Amino acid sequence: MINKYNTISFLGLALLAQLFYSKTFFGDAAEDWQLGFQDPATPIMEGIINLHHDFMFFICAISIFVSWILGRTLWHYHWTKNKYPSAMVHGTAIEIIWTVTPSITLLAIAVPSFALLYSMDEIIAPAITIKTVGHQWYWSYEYSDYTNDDNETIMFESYMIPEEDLALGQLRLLEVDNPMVIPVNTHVRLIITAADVLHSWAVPSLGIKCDAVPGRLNQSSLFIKREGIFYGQCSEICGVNHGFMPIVVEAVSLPNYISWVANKLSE
Ligand SMILES: [Cu+2]
Repeated sequence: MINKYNTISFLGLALLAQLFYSKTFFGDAAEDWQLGFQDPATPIMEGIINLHHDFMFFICAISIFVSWILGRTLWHYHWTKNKYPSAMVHGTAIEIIWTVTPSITLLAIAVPSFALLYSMDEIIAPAITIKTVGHQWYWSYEYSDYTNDDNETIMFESYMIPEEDLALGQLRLLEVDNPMVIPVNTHVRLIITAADVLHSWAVPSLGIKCDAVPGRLNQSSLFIKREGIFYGQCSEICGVNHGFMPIVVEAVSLPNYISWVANKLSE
């Protein structure tokens, strides 16, 4: 028999299952019907999510207050209820309030916003520099900190794996053949540019979206706090295969990174 208690307990269980499901693994790629952020892996992305939550308080408070004022005005000042309009044209007290309150609100959102913005620009003694180049339609990566006996550096292209070659469990339109590999808990400098047209190197979990502009080097920094595989996509329309040049960043422990570098250098 269906009664309202059954329905409530069912909804409760469904909610618990959803919470459990969403907390048992990190979401480092987009999910179906996703509304929120992907799980952060860098201090910058944590900052972005916190700033969003801070702003949400002001957004909710202002929306509710303005809707309430608007509804009240429409209701009380309808011509059927208020045949003879007031002749009042100004009021000093209310004008001070509606000037000072928004100023304080703007300050309250500007201060944390600028703090985050400037913290993103800060370059903290990078241990590794990686050059990222956007091409029509793939990314290539250059690690010029290391050279082998023949004076060659690490340089490789990163192409999307087409749908027909995907292994079970791999993500459609998101996997690449050669991901960018970086160690965790290390300050990395990224130099981002393009070889042909505009592209944009963007990975949501890492809180990075940096334009790749031909003839210009953009700089950004990365500090990944946990191991994982992070997925992103080109985020500046760059031609017909714009949707088919994904980005994969593999964050590994330092020993694994060192052996990856050694393998790449001996290739
Ligand atoms: Cu693109």
